[in-house]
Amino acid sequence: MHLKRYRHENIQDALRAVREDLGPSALVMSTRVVRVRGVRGLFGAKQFEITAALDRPVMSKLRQLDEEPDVVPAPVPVRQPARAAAEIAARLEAGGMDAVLAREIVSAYPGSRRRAADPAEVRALLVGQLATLASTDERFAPVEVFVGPPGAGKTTTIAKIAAHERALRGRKLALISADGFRVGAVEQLRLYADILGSPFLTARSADELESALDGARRPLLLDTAGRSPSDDASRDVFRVLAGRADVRTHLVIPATTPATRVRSLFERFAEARPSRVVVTKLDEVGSISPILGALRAQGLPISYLGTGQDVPEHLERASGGVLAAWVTGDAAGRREAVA
Ligand SMILES: Nc1nc2c(ncn2[C@@H]2O[C@H](COP(=O)(O)OP(=O)(O)OP(=O)(O)O)[C@@H](O)[C@H]2O)c(=O)[nH]1
Ligand SMILES: [Mg+2]
Repeated sequence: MHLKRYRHENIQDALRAVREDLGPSALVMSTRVVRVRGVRGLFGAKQFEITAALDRPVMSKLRQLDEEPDVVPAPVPVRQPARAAAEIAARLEAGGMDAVLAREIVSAYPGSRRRAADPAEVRALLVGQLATLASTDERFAPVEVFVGPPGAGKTTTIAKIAAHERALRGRKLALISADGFRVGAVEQLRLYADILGSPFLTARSADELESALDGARRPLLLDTAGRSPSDDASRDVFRVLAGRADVRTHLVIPATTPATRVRSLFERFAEARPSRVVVTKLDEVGSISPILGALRAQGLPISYLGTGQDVPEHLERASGGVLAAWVTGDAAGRREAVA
C-alpha cells in the first residue's frame, strides 16, 4: 500500500493535492492539524495534514472495529499468598470503579477459587462482566443518530465511523446534518463527507429532515445540533425521529462528565430516546471506571469509544475486551506507546 502525507494551509488545498497526486480513488486515512515545521511552528503556525492511500489499504495500524483487541495479560502481579476477592474489588475501586460494579464483578468469580485468584482468570472475568455493558450490534441500523450535549464529539464520532467504514469495507455512508442553523457545524460535517466521498444532506426543518431521511440511501449517519435538547428545533428533530422505526439513537457523552451528572444528562435527552451510548474523550480522563459505573445504572449499552481527536484512528467499538483494557489501563498505555 502506498501511503503519503500532504500538508497545506487549509484542508481544501490539502484535499486538492491528494486528488491531483493520487487521483479520485485516493483514500483518506486521517486528517489532523499539525504544527508547521521550523521557525513558523515555534510561533504557533498550524497546517492541515492529510494522510492518504492509493488503493484499499490493509488497515495494519487501525484496529478493525469488530475485532477484539489483543488482550494483554492483566497487570495484576502474581503474589503469594494469592489475592482474595475483597482485595480485587478494592483494586478496581481504587482505579475509580463504582463500588457496586466492582463488587458485582468479583462476586461472579467462583467462591471456591477466590482465595487463589489467577490474574488471567480475573482478567477473563472482567472481560465477561464488562461485555454486558457493550452493545453487540453487528450491523448498522438504517438510520444511526447521534445526540448529546454541545461539544461532546458527535460530529467527530460520525466522521470516524464513516471513515472506518470507507477504509475497511469501501462503503460510503451517507451523512446528514440536522444542524442546519449553524453554518460552521454544517461545514464541519460537509468537509468530512467531501473527504470521504460520502453523500451529504442538510436539514433545517422537520419537513426537510423527513425528506432527507426518506431520500438518502441507507445506512446513514445523522448529526444533530449541539444545543439544548429542550429547545424547539431539537424537539422537532426528536419528534421526527421518534416516529420512525428504522432509527437507532446514540447519546454521546464525554468521559469527562462527572458521574453524578450522567443521570441528569440521560433525563435531559430522554425525548431523543437513545438506545446506545458513545463515550468520547477517554484520552482526557485518568480512568474510564467512574463513568462506567454511572452508565451501567442507566442500562444502555455502549456502542463506541472516542479515544482522541484524530479521525479516524481514535475510535474503538466497545466490547468486553476493549472496556477491560481501558479499566486496567492497558489501552491508555498502548495508545501512548503508539503516539
Ligand atoms: N480529546 C478528545 N477530543 C475529542 C474527542 N472527540 C471529539 N473531540 C474534540 O471535541 C471537540 C468537539 O467535537 P465535535 O465533534 O465538534 O463535537 P459535537 O458534539 O459535534 O459539537 P457540537 O456540534 O458543537 O455540539 C473537537 O475539538 C474534537 O476534536 C475525543 O475522543 N478525544
Ligand atoms: Mg457537531
